[in-house]
Amino acid sequence: MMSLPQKIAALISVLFFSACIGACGADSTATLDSSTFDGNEESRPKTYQDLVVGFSQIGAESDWRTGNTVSILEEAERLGVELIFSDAQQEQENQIKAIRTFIAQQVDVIGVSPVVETGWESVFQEAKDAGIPIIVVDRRAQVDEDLYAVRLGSDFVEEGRRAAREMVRLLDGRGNIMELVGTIDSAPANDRYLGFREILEDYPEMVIIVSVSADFTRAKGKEVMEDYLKEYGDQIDGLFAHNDDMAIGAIQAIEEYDLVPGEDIKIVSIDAIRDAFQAMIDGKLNVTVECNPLLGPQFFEVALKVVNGEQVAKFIPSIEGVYYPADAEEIIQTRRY
Ligand code: GZL
Repeated sequence: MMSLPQKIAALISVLFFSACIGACGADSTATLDSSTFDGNEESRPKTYQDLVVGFSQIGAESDWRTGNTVSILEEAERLGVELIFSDAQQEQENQIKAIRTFIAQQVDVIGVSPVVETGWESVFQEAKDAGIPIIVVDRRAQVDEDLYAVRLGSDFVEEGRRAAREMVRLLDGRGNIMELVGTIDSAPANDRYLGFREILEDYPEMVIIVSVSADFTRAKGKEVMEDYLKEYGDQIDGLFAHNDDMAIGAIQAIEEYDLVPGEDIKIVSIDAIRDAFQAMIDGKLNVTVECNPLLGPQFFEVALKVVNGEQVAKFIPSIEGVYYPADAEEIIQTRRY
């Protein structure tokens, strides 16, 4: 059984190989069905096999992101789409460079998951001026709606509300909360922050005593939790982590501090990755709010529609749930990321 990183490496090499075949292989018109083709190549709707897609991915900072990448790579391979995939190592400048490269390569459509909300206007305008539609996947970019065709992804504010409702239930409406915030200026961090506080407005005895970023990674989650346990250890009743990876890092720190995660400190996080279900089975995590990364099929379906000039909604929200320890054993076998 290949690990997720191995799967990604294998998929990228296959995609590169198939792209070469596509570029150097048989003439695509040779496969056309003469009974349906009127001879005017320009008017023929593109198929998946015609499609050349550039995708600028944020990085591999979390299991959520890895699951998102695998979904996109697997779907491109399944459909026979020529995919040019770029990993930005969580740096916006690398994403902007990748988008400019895709424009120079004259791809049919560009997909991007913007690492942060701001700073996209000029490069999105360059894509528009080049006649190349942009599909925003997962995170939001703060630009005029006419600079992108559609956004696929979650309602992050609602994810924050759902997390807060669960924390209120776990603490019975009163307690001190520590918050591990995601990547500063990213849409999920901004929105989960707001949604969580919107619900807590009705619970004045639920107090956020610490709110600090751990950049959505497991390592930073552990490091930051270690620092704040020294200062607030016995005062923390609940931990809200903007993603499961930071929560899992924090759980390690809580155990090393000789407190019992899930008991001494109630923990609510977001994503619903497989390791979160294992943490719930182990009694160390109390709730995970789902954020669905499996956007590959939806992305390519919308990409083909956009390239062929079909109308699509400006925002297509993901369907997501909330998961609890009681269901974890049964559900963990079904989780794909
Ligand atoms: C949310 C996504 C976030 C996840 C994190 O849609 O952008 O980024 O919650 C990931 O795990 O790093």
